[in-house]
Amino acid sequence: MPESVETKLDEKVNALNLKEIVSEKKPEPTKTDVVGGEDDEEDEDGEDVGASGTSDKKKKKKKKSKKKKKITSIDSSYPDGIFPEGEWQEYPLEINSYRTTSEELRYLDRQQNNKWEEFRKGAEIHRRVRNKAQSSIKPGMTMTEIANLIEDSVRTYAAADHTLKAGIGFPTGLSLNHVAAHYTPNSGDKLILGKDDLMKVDIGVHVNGRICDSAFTMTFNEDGKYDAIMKAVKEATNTGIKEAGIDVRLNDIGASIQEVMESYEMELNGKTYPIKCIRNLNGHNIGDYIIHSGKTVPIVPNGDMTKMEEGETFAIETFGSTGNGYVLPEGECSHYARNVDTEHINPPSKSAKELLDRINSNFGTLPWCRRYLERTGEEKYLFALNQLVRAGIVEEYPPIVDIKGSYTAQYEHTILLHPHKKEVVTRGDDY
Ligand code: HZT
Ligand code: MN
Ligand code: MN
Repeated sequence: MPESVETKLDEKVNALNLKEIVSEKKPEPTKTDVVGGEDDEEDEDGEDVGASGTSDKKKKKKKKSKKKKKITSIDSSYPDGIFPEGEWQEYPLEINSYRTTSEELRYLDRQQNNKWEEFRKGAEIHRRVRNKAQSSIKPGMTMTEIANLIEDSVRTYAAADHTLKAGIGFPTGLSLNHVAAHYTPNSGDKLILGKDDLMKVDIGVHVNGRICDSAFTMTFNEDGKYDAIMKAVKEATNTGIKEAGIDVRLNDIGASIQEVMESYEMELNGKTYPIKCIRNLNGHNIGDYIIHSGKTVPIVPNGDMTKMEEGETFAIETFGSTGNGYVLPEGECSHYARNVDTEHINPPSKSAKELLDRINSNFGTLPWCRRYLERTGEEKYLFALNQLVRAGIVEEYPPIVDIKGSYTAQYEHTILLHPHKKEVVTRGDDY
């Protein structure tokens, strides 16, 4: 790790006013750990394994290529520390067309290159983890198995010795059907993924606090019955991304998104449903170690004339629904985050203070879930946790749901508003 990065982390950790950094108790996966199904056919290194060989030698080679893929740190794939750039898009407003060609602005942008490289590293981890998820998640798996598969993969690629240096940026969202967001299994959850479930997979990866927040929707239904809602939401999110930019009003992004989303409808069991925007869900600013900071990006027009600004980073996400297009909290909470600017509040008990110390040293202001707390060695923490929630120190993010029987879909990308162009840093060939 370059010294400057280490120094930066030290500064951030000091800023959190931590007395000590407690590492996770469970060891990171070692080189013998593998992530991959028995039937992985792809060869990781893209090695030509021969398409039609029938000799013993070729058969052997083919068989060898079917071995489980070993995953290692992302750094070992990019030893010079330069990670792939995302998709570049020009700014939409005519008044900003000068930005694209300005040498001065390109120079200004290079001053912040460390920050952009940290986002790009997180984004490359994100793409690899989600490729793995897309190829190995199968109906019949428990939600716990799915979460572990994704999260172990993030940890292995990040290969950090501390959760605050790099790794999971927030709990893996695995919300099904009418549950739009913020479901991840708590320990003991026995829920199993079904063939006809519509699952939003929301993965967060951070590198030195730069969080990549990106989500997609998947199903195993074979008659394409969710195609319309998935296409509507994918197109709505891409519209929001196109519309976003320096000096663009948040309201206008919402208006463009709604127009595209609500041009779709969907037939389910002989009934036609309009696809609605979930009007109380939003995209958001992303700050260092802070998943939502400041601005929210509506997915319907809301009258917010605030503009996006140079240097900002955003999660652009849209949700479509066959239900009310409005979500409410329901079900057991799994997601939590410390409220920022609550250092002045005293924890209400000794056990609450000890738990808060544990939260601070492991997650800082990053969101976390009960499973992650248990990995740090916590056992009977629920009473103290609820005390921190009641004191306003910790915020709950319960699952948010539309009406029962409805279906919801989500697509999300992280975008970087460079001075000269915007970068869809989490873009992949999948979505
Ligand atoms: C909260 C808790 C988490 C932020 C959006 C989101 C997943 O709905 C302002 C606008 C992770 C993320 C968040 F554990 N939320 N993106 N990906 N969830 S949000 C929000 O609370 S606050 C949107
Ligand atoms: Mn997300
Ligand atoms: Mn988000």
